[in-house]
Amino acid sequence: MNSTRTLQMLVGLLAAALALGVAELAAALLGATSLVIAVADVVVDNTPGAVIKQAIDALGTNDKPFLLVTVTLVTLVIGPLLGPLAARRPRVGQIAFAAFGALGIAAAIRDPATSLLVASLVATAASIAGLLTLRALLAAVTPEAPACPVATLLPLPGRGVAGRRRFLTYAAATAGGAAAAAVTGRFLIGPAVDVEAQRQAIVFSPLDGKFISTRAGIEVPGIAPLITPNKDFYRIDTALTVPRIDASTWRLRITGMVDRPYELTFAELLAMPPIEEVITLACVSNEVGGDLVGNAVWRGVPLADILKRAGVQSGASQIVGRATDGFTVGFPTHVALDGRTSMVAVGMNGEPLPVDHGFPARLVIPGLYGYVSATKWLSEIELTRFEAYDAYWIERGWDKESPIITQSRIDVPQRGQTLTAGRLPIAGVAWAGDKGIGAVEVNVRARAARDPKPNWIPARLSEALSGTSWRQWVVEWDAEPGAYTIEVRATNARGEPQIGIDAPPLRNAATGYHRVNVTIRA
Ligand SMILES: Nc1nc2c(c(=O)[nH]1)N[C@H]1C(S)=C(S)[C@@H](COP(=O)(O)O)O[C@H]1N2
Ligand SMILES: [Mo]
Repeated sequence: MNSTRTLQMLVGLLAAALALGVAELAAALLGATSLVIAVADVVVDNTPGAVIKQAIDALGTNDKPFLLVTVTLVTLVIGPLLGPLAARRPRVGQIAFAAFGALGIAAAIRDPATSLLVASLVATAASIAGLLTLRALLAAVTPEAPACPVATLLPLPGRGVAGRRRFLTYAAATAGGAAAAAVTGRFLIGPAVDVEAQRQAIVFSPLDGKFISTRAGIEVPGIAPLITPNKDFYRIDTALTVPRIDASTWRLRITGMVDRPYELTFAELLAMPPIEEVITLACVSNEVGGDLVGNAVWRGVPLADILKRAGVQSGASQIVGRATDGFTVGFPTHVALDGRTSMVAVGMNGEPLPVDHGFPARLVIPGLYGYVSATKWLSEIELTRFEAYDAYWIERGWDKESPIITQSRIDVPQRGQTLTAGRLPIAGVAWAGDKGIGAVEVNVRARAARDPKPNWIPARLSEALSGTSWRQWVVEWDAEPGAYTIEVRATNARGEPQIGIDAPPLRNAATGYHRVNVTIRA
């Protein structure tokens, strides 16, 4: 590879980097979404649900930074390819940056908060900065480069050793400028609103004090607490960056098949009579024994009250929840009206909703998996027909109706543990959506036994905090030396048993009993 070509590649890289940096800076200044995030969003939305699930499994919540880094790297790889091409045919550079701009605009305007004008300004500024850098620096490093107007305006380096040295100065300045623009845009120009300050300014009046004091549950080291602290509550969403919503301008719109569509401000929502309820929220993707489930005291306004004011029309058989980030859910209208504590939640365990969990408001519907109900960063509730619309995960192949099924999990002992013989607690949690838990049983089987007859032992349950709360359970076991499989099963409060057939989460929830193998030594 000759040195001219190497320099041309470097120029391409620098031009691409500068375009990205300027895009970040311009987006931050104009309050638009970052182009990198917008493009990554397009990738997420067009990725099959199964692949997203795999990514979440493999990378956890790190799947988002991973995607952003990938989009950035792909852009930075295209740059060096572009340099030498554009040196030979200037048209290629123009087309490449025009395409970059067009792609950026198309991706950015998918964000409902970004207008076409703002998206165009951001993309145009970035494309022009990239293109001018490309042409000016290429002119400096390419023998017999076509005359570039910018190169004649600026005191750009000529050819020869002195020229090369001056080129390096320009190159370093461009790299520095790109980095400075990106960092300033990304980290220094924060959101205009201080969402944390808004959260802290909210004071909830205690209701009847019923749930304010944390109640003691079953105290076995390692068992999930009765109420999951906010900081430990699982988080699942498709958002690349958590929406930071200005509660002072936020509106909740009630639309569709209603007699009186209307809007609520956050202050109006807070002024409506609140309820509090302990509700277990679960993710349909939770594996048997997994931790994508949590139990919190939710505070909010009954969804029924919000709908009553609008007047639901007959035939409006589906409630669609829309989030500011474009995510949607859909569930049957009757779950808002059948007496369960379906709510537009504003509080979680005594504090305003954490930003990660949907500030300023979200839906919480007892008995339904999160993907069909629990819209975070809620912006609109639309009434429609059940057949008329399929929400985000339904389009991606998951079941349209998704009640939370009965599940139970062993927290103590842990899989693979070796323990000393004696009296040992076996403990965990069990939940059944809005059906409540009636009983939990444990079976301990010696792995050497040839024909193991199950011996299901009833567990002691913690108090039921509500009909929609999980319950802790515990069994005391006189453990003798050996290798054992412990399994658990639950029955809901209606006497219906947990499904025992092993199946992974695919289109709907995983089924089967949670089992752990342990070894007991003398
Ligand atoms: N806006 C938005 N809300 C959302 C989601 C999402 O991707 N975006 N994911 C849903 C899913 S799949 C689940 S399981 C719950 C998880 O809520 P949590 O993160 O507060 O635990 O949020 C639901 N609400
Ligand atoms: Mo979920």
